[in-house]
Amino acid sequence: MGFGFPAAIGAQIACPDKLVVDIAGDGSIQMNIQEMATAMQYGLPVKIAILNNGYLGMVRQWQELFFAGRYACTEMDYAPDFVKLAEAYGAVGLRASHVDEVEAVLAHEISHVANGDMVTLTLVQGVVNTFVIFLARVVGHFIDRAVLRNESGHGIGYFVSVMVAQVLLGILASIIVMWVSRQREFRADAGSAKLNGSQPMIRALARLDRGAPAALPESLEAFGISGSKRHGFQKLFMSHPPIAERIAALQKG
Ligand SMILES: Cc1ncc(C[n+]2csc(CCOP(=O)(O)OP(=O)(O)O)c2C)c(N)n1
Ligand SMILES: [Mg+2]
Repeated sequence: MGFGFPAAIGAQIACPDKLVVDIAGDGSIQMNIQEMATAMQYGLPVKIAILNNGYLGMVRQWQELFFAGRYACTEMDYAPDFVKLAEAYGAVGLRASHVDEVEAVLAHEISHVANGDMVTLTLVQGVVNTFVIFLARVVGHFIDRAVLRNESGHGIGYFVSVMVAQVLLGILASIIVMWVSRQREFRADAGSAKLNGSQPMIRALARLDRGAPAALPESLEAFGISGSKRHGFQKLFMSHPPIAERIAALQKG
């Protein structure tokens, strides 16, 4: 008990491009749930599937079989809401109450791994950052030489314009990265549909849409897997497309 999640964190660090799933009891996960902070801090995409039966089930089973049903200390009436707990750590929690939804959501996650998404976004971010820094220096040099007429070395104009250009180009860069991120969600949805049929994924998304609106604070909403109801410019910074668009893409096939 309590071993699975820390072990999964270690496995994910060792194999960053693999899908790592910790299948945990509701008792077991509560022994080391604080390691959610570690997973978030190191950006580790470990998945935890919690079998939420409300009991220290194995012990209860012994009490049932060998102690004539004299149950003691095995009920967990006051377990936390695990979806809210995930969100409290800044992670995403999903509640599956139908076999269909479990399969669809797992197939979506597995498609992310099959498509290489765990590493592509980091790579894209890295490449784009390199361009931001390079181009910002080119801009700085140009302004220093051509506008401020500095003829040797770099003047203050260079440093100021490099900083400003980095901020502006950085914003453009995150538009590109977030676009890539949204494309990978569409591809993972399509992967789920291929493995499992499109209807279960559509149902799982529709359920997310009903359950999710207030789940994330507004400042984080753009990053939530449910997507949000943002418009215009803000939409460019969403890591996940709006659910309606994802459902429409699945229906189109
Ligand atoms: C550190 C530790 N403490 C206590 C136990 C004894 N133990 C074995 S199973 C179990 C209950 C597990 O409950 P849960 O994680 O909810 O799984 P379930 O059996 O309900 O699926 C306990 C207390 C253990 N294995 N390890
Ligand atoms: Mg249990």
